[in-house]
Amino acid sequence: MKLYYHPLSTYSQKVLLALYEKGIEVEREVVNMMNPQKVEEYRNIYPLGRIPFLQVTDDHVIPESSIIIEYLEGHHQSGTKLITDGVDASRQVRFIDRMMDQYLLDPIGTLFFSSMKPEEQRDHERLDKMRFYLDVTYQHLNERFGENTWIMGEQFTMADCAAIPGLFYAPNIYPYNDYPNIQKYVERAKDRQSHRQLMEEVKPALEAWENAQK
Ligand SMILES: N[C@@H](CCC(=O)N[C@@H](CS)C(=O)NCC(=O)O)C(=O)O
Repeated sequence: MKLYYHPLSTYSQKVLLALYEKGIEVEREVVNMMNPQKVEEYRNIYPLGRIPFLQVTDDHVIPESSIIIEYLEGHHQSGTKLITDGVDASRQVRFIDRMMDQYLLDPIGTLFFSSMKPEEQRDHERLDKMRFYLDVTYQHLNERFGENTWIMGEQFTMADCAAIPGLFYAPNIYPYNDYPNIQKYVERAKDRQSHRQLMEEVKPALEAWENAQK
């Protein structure tokens, strides 16, 4: 199996967390999304040009972070069970995972990429909507973490794999300072082995990216 990804991409981090939680090793290839020529080459592998993307075999490929995790969960019994058993419990995990994608990761990504554009090119109406989504999401997560250790309760799931990368970038993009339960959750997440493994790759990549911006 080969994963196409980038260590700084939130959706790639979501899959990396799942791989680490499950103790699954895959071949990897970093796609440099900042290099138009590399992206063009990558479109020969995945025409939509998005990451992450899992190549299981030559004729079996899986795009979309949640679907990749579904595949990993379905084919590997090892490590953390990321999708809870049962029709209703598994649907709840998928529901919150989807909400994290749409109302946490996407808004954080939109705000970040917009901040790199000149002021006059920013779509302020859209950015206000993203901030609104984040306000609602933070409020909701803060309430959940009043009682839950992880998003779904005591079990760490795919929904946590989705939320953690968004919350990792949030302090520099749209901070959650007013939400103490989210802050405690992020500290718990940092204590997990999967997060430490993730940071081994993310931190040097982030430093290299920050230096390149200077
Ligand atoms: N729904 C997709 C979203 C993937 C996504 O947006 N990936 C970003 C990087 S974090 C990307 O490939 N952006 C490049 C583009 O949109 O062309 C998933 O869950 O995998």
